[in-house]
Amino acid sequence: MSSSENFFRKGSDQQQTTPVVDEQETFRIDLDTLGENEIINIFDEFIKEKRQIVIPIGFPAAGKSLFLSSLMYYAERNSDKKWNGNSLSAYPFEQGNLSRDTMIKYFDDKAAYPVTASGTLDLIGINLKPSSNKLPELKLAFVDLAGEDLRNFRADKRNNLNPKITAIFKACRLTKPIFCLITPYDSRLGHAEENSLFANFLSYISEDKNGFNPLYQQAKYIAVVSQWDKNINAKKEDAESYIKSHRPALHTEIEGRDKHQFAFGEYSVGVLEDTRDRNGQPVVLIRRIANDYPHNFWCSLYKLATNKSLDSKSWLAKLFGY
Ligand SMILES: Nc1nc2c(ncn2[C@@H]2O[C@H](COP(=O)(O)OP(=O)(O)OP(=O)(O)O)[C@@H](O)[C@H]2O)c(=O)[nH]1
Ligand SMILES: [Mg+2]
Repeated sequence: MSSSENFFRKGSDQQQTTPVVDEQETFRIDLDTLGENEIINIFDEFIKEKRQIVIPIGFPAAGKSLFLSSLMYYAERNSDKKWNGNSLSAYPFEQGNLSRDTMIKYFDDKAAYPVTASGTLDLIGINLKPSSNKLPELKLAFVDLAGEDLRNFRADKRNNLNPKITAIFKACRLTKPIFCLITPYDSRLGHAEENSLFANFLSYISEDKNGFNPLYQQAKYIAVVSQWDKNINAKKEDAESYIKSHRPALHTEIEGRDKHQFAFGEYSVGVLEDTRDRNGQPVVLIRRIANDYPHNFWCSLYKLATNKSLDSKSWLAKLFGY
């Protein structure tokens, strides 16, 4: 085991209700409507206002959008946390804010956010304001891309990479983005294919000729094993040992880094059930919404971005262990 902490331990879940599923709507931004200069201008603004960029990376159906929905739901609905999540609705986050509302609405209805169409993205802005005024506010921009677009990072598919996706990564090169490398516990693509996506992605962002050169070094990484509820050996295994055994390329790449630059963790959005909507389309219902995974992830993200602890205990609490 490395000295990195695993912030994602299992815990209590929320209530169970009977869900109602309605038509699915999305407000995702069409990449075709974004000019490369606009992408650069947007990201330059993030740099100016010290906004932390967070980009989930994973194959289709890895769980990126549900993971993001679960984080947004927790930020909006959980009242026990020691911080507020203030969502942004002004440019460039207008559509992302509508997407965020939809994600929360789906979770309220106990249904999953629709499958992500290739060539689109969600750009969600949220400012995390800790209750303690000793801790700094963390401004965040989440970029949710389609797995279908991300799989073109594979060496044999690079010619198909959407230039707008490349522009987004190039626009990140002067920042320290956090890449959430999301790999599902039980991938239908198999371990070797999953492993190669991450190996290919990491080698691509480190290649000088792509104009990404500083990106690989400057970025921070959270390796997340999603859909952890499918792991019947969850008590005996953790995300790091899973990644070490099944995603060795990913493990080797990030383990060699400074421990302030990466974290490992498990994630589950809750207990899910596959079903169909009123039109007979497949949908996923959320039978129970997990609380501890998003809690632990937010703490991990805050730590990685600020190097400060969001859930630090008072000296009294530490002394008496509560
Ligand atoms: N059991 C379980 N299944 C999950 C979980 N998260 C996602 N899934 C399943 O994975 C499917 C895909 O999840 P998405 O979040 O849409 O995946 P994605 O990575 O955004 O996929 P693309 O948008 O196609 O790239 C869901 O419909 C669920 O069936 C989880 O925490 N537990
Ligand atoms: Mg998605």
